[in-house]
Amino acid sequence: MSILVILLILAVPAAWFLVERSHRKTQTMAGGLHEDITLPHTAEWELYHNSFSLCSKKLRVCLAELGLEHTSHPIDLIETGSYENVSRRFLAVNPAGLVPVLVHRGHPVYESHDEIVYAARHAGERGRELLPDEDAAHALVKHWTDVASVVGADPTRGTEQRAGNCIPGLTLPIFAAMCQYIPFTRFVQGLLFHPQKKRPLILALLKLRGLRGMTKLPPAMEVLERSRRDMGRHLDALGEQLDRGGGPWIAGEHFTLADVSWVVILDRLIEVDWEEHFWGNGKRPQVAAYWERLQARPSYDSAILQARCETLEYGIADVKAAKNADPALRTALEGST
Ligand SMILES: N[C@@H](CCC(=O)N[C@@H](CS)C(=O)NCC(=O)O)C(=O)O
Repeated sequence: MSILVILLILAVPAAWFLVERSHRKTQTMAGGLHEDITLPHTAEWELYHNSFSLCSKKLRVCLAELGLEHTSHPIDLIETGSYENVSRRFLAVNPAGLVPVLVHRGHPVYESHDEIVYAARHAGERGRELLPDEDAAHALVKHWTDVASVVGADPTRGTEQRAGNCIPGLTLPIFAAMCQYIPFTRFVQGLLFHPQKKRPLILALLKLRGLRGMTKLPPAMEVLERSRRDMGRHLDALGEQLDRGGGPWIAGEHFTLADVSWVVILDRLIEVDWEEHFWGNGKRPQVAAYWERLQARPSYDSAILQARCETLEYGIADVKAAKNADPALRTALEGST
């Protein structure tokens, strides 16, 4: 084959890549409402979200609790099927390539912790119940919402300050399990176009190594162990708050944005089989009882359980089965105590 033919063969994918990259502009986006951006829309409220994403679940629970009707735009992430979040269409909605995005009258609101506050402030009386005006109650809700937020470009850091930032590390086992169902070819889009290359690289590595192989990767285990230790401390603090406030909810009598933010954290711990470790066998009884109350709310059923996708169901079963079959794996993930 002549050099010219080889060059032509290489030129086609290179040209494709350059054209695609020019159409998939990425950048980090500040949280809150962006009135300068107007997106195509048909409804007052629209939500771009993913079935498995913790922050997306937070928005779905919040909108269900507020009773805000909205148009739903499901977006796949690699663990649920493909890198739709770095497609041209979605990057036009959020150039950061992240879900969820709440859209109000065509204007996007970014960052889930800002989105739930924005939604509550536009939902009348019910919004004021979820986000009280009165100073002390407002400060309490804000504190517990902040602690549960996932914040920063690398959300595996800051685990001491935020239970939300413990979640990526504690999710690693189910990422490893879910990615087994996704063909390698689907990872290519992420590796080429994701604004934060570290994310697709980690997920591709988890696919390659699987759940057991993950426990032999020191950087993954370091994040997991730190997240496990710090989540234990956050759950202790949560139990103390439930005692101090008298319950049944974090801020006392009323269900608020603090509970919206925590239901998704406890749900993720259930999905990844951390329940027994954190509140099994009589450990942290306030948290166990709180979890029972959260599950009984209609919003948990409609916004979380009914939205579960197939790869998540497989992932839940695979993590449980692997730990039950292999006590050494359980010890590696949960520690020896
Ligand atoms: N701080 C952001 C975090 C957003 C975020 O990391 N979203 C994840 C899902 S929970 C995502 O879109 N991941 C896609 C990816 O990294 O490829 C928020 O609270 O909205």
